[in-house]
Amino acid sequence: TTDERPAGFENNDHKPIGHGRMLRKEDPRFIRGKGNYVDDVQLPGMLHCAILRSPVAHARIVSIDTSAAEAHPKVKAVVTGAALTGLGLAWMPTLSGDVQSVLATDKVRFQGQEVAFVVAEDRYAARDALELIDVEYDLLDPVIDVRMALDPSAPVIRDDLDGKQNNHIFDWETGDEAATEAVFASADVVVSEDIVYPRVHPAPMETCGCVADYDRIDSRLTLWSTSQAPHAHRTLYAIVAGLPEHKIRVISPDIGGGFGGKVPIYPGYVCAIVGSIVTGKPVKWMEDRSENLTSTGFARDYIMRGEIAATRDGKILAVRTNVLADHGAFNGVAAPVKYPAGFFGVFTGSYDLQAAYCKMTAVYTNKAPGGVAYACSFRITEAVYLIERIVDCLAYELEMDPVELRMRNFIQPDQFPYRTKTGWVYDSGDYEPTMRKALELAGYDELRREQAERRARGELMGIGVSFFTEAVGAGPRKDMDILGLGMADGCELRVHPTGKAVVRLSVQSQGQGHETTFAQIVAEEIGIPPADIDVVHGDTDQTPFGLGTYGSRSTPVSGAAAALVARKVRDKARIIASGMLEVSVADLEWVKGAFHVKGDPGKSVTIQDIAMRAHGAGDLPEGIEGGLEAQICYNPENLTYPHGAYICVVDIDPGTAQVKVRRFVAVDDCGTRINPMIIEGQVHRGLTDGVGMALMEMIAFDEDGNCLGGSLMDYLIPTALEVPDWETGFTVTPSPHHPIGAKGVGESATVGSPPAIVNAVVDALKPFGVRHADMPLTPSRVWDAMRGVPRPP
Ligand code: PCD
Repeated sequence: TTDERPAGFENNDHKPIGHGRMLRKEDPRFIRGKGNYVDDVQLPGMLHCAILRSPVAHARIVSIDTSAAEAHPKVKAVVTGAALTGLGLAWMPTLSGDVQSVLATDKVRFQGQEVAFVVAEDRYAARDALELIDVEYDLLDPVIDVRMALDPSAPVIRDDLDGKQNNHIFDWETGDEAATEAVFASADVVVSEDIVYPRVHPAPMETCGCVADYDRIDSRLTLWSTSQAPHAHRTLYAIVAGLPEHKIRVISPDIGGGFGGKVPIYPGYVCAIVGSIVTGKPVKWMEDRSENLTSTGFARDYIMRGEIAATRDGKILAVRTNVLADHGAFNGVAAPVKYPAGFFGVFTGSYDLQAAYCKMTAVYTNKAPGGVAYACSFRITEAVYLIERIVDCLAYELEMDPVELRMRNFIQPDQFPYRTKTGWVYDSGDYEPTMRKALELAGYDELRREQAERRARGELMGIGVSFFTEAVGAGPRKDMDILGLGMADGCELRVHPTGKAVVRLSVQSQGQGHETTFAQIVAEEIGIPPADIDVVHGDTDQTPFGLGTYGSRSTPVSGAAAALVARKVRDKARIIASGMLEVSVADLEWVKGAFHVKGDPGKSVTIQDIAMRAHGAGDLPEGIEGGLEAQICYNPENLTYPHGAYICVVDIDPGTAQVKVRRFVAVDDCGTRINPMIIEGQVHRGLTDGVGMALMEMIAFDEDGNCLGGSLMDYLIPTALEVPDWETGFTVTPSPHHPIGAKGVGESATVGSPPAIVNAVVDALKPFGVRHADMPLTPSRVWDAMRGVPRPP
């Protein structure tokens, strides 16, 4: 690829990190249609699985008649919950310690729930046969309104759980309630607002699916699957199905977008595995779009009461919040187990406060399970939205500029590492320069002048600001695990005799370019050009153990592992070089790709020379084994805390209430930047997500529990037409504990953009006395806000 570099793309061989623009190594196969996704996997004799789903939200199953389906000439197996019960597989554990049914046995608990599956010779026959299955349901009242879930009259959804008499899942709290109460009691100003973060869906381009191939002779299972966490999935399959872990191989080939939705294990994967065990043939299961939208993990769905206490001149003193969380029919949240509400710990934002308190209650409803971390390090998106919205509400009440209010309350550079009032330690930050850069790029003062002019003419222009701090890179062993598995990551590096290398990662790429960026990290440390370093990932037989890709953790955790394993190899290379150059190790100097004798630069050996010597004939220094390779397992000391300042400009048509995002400026700080072009792409992606959530997307239900967002006709996602030309910038505040100072960035823009857009819309509506309006800000909601119609429940 180095030879085909277009203009503007530099040779990065000797300064691989952060400089210039390096093309992505994976793109030649993607743009030529040569990617290898799960649905591309074709095995000899492969059968196809289709799943029968419940048409209703809550009902008792009276009977299931599968005889007509079984008689279909192309059908090989029909499996119901009753059959799975016999195998002990009707229920499976979720990532958050609940159980979820693989196929319903007693009741169905949400529309779209898995009831039976068919394995047939082709996908069409499997689908046809679903229509031949006759299920008799006895309808029950559904719980759809989350506010009614804890009402004593509400039907109990999870009567499968021993002695369960209500729909309560957990209460969780963080911060100091009494101290917060004391600050609120004596504050000049207290502002509170009810803020809803609606249920949304990651909606990746590729839906979920797998190919399961169970070899009866060897008792070996190979599973190609759309998984963001192949190693964790393998361990869970071993535990659930009682299969020996070393006889399971999980392969995540190219993945067409994950966004957190491919972290959980879905019933469909288990069905395909059972189908392969039962038929002795490989079985493929691939969701269609509606199945993906209605049954796989949703995100958000929080009703939040935000309260903020401040002095009259704008010093923020405390923040308090009460959250009601809708988790659907099974608690399928993917988050570290010790924090059932994820990292809601960052709801204090980027501000230096005296006190903070959060209380959260999670409940069951008759909706699809989930609570996946959709471009969100476990609920950070909700937390950032809450604080950035409530700070704007305070600015509204104080009649203060929202930028001014934020600047007055920033944690100062000398306060880092900063311990928040909820006990988390922000590793590093320097907020004001980032904010100033965004103001400068946007031309903030000029925008405010323009707004005043337009307002005078009756035009609706809004300027919205958000400033966020994220906590990404889960996580330190002492703080977090998923089902008892520590969140450390392994990495292996092997340098071949000719000086080419292969690095094996535990994390998995869903499109974010790991084959390029991890080659860059290793190249930077060991001096081998990125083009000569192959990155292997996504196959449990080929890679070391680790917990997978989500919560922007690859760079903070695996990226650190890659840098450190390369340093380990370099340390060995130094010893070999000292033998080759016949000097002591202390007399050697490392200059990108070669060891030089200090004071005699003419005498040197390259990493490639050393690799050949490590494998070749001739003596190696005393005690040194042949070969040039190393492996490590990295346990991060802390999370990394990227930050950013976003400014959005909108215009609203006063006649139609249509919002147009005119400009959007995003300045991100993710510490040391590995690949600026990839970072820019990540930010563009997340900002587009933000426009979707703020203005268009919502998975809604009618009162019977019918999902109203089951197709992309009803669930609107943004296209190039709805988004502006993104304007991006950056600052660099390295992470002190990461070997190369890098923080995660993959989710930053999804987290930071919704509040900026909503703040802009609310700012545009200021002449109507609007202080808050809930997402998605569709024309009808904006229209209602303009006319003072009460907000939807
Ligand atoms: N980077 C650089 N530098 C820095 C950082 C970073 O360069 N400083 C880059 C890297 O290397 C990569 C990227 O960037 O490539 C990203 O990273 P991060 O941040 O580390 O992250 P990750 O781990 O890798 O990934 C993950 C993420 C997430 S989480 C999400 S949602 C999303 C994002 O990623 N997803 C996706 N992005 C993306 N892209 C794409 N294309 N696809 C997808 O799917 Mo979750 O939790 O799951 O919800």
